[in-house]
Amino acid sequence: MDKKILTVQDVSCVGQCSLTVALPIISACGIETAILPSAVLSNHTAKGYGGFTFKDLTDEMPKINERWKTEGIKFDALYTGYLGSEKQISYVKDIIRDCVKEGGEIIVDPAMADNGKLYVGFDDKFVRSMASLCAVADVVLPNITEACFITGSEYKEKYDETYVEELIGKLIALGAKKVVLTGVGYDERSTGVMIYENGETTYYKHKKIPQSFHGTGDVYASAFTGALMRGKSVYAAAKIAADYTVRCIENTVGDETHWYGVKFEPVLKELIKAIEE
Ligand code: PXL
Repeated sequence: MDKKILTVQDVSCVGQCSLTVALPIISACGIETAILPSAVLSNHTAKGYGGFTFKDLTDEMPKINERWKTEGIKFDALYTGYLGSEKQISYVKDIIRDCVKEGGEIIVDPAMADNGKLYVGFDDKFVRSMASLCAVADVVLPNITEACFITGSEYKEKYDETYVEELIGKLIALGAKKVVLTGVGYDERSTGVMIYENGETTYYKHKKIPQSFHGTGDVYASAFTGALMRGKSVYAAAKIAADYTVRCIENTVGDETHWYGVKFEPVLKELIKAIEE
């Protein structure tokens, strides 16, 4: 039977992140994608825009969950991205209990921090709550900063393999079954992902483009989710998502008018091709 997934995150109406990225990318992978918007924002909260509007939809979450429960709606997987509060995380756990099939895949991208810092509006309490969601996940996709916050580890700009292996070990000790640690780079010119699956860590190294764009974490996690749902292994899905994210960035670099996100749409066909190979 065809797979059906649910993704829970905000709608940033413009700015190419969260649901406006997840829905088209996972759908393009050939997977039916239901959405649960946790909030509606005029645009994302990262730098570039002068402000944003915010409509919280937290109170809708348990009502929607109840309705789906009554309808007997069940998903094969749940993928969470940016979530706004501890309460939302608690409602996500209820949704896992009520609306995800037995043995369904729980994919958590703890989108809350980068470059050693938490995003605006998050604090220690939120971090602890996100850590508790990671503990019940089948796959977690943190960057190094998020992994440090989740595991209470010291953040380092420069590190070696031992540091990375330790971070992964702590995520596994927390309860996460598989880990895709993003933005792992040991030299100036390259970056990559460290994947932990079935007791083994494998590194996938790829080129680093010296310009960062907002929303690439969401592009990555969405492409990963799509590929995983199409039956790829965690390693294969992590590699496909990395190659696709690099292509999205390459496709955007040099366009001064496109500073708010990446132009992921024109290269979607490359993602689809990689999944179908
Ligand atoms: O890309 C993560 C993200 C999603 N949604 C909103 C954000 C961010 C990152 O800052 O602000 C509203």
